[in-house]
Amino acid sequence: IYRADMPEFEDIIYTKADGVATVSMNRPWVLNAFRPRTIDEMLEAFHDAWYDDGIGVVVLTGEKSNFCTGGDQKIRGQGGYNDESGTPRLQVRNLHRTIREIPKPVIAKVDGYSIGGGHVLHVICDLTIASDRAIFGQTGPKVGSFDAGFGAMYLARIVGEKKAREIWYLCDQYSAEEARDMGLVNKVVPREQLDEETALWCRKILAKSPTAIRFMKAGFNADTDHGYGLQALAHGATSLFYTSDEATEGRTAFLEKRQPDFAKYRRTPW
Ligand code: 2NE
Repeated sequence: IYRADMPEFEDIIYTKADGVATVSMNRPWVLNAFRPRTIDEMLEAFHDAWYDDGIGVVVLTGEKSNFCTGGDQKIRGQGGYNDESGTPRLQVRNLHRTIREIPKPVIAKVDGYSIGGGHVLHVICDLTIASDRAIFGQTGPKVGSFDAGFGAMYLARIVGEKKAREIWYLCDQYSAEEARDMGLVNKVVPREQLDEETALWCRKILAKSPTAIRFMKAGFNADTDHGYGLQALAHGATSLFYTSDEATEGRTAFLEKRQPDFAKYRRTPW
């Protein structure tokens, strides 16, 4: 096993073996919620995998039995997710683009929670293999956030408009079997078989023509590439929203372990 010599990685574990690069989110004390550094490191790892001719598949996963629970609410300030210098700066929009554009399939290997922005990550991946204890869902409207970019449009492409709206409006959680039944997950296996099954899917892909796989991915993407403009507007809107009292109430309620009280905020009629 080759372990990339990138000792500066704190928030992810990045490994490469047998044609597969694995990017594993590693902040288990917050169930692998991400901060700006996590996203920066993931971008670096994805770029390494992109330019490594020996890599044919990227697996995105999380450490300690969870996939990812989205943005770390504990470092979310008034203008977004603060980096170590206190500046709001989260490159999640670039990460979404990179997962889509890397000319190799990206497989989400999901155990435990895939929630909020962590759910959007698996949605954007080419394929998802889940353990039978995986849990899926969006939380944005509960915690004063949203992803109205690919998190809305591409999700709706996968599960249909009604189901996508249900997922975002109700913020319910869904089992692995429910996710599979709505087309959100390719395969569900017992937890102890998750690694083996993912490795099998990787081997099957690696045995195929890399050029054919690359252009198939580009072909699938082409249908939704128009979403980039939407994504830029949507993520910009989220950044602006984060400066509001309404968004702050969502975040604060989560941190205080209480239900949010959005009653005083207007349902703007225009
Ligand atoms: C995932 C969920 C449902 C799990 O609940 P439970 O009860 O099983 O665990 P618990 O106790 O909530 O979580 C364990 C510890 O992890 C922290 C918790 O605060 C807790 O820490 P302590 O109280 O022990 O100190 N934790 C979990 N998720 C965290 C997070 N995202 N940020 C910070 N700390 C987190 C439950 O934990 C949950 O609902 N988590 C929040 C999910 C969420 O709302 N994520 C953000 C959505 S917004 C987003 O990701 C986003 C976006 O919308 C747009 C752009 C970028 C990002």
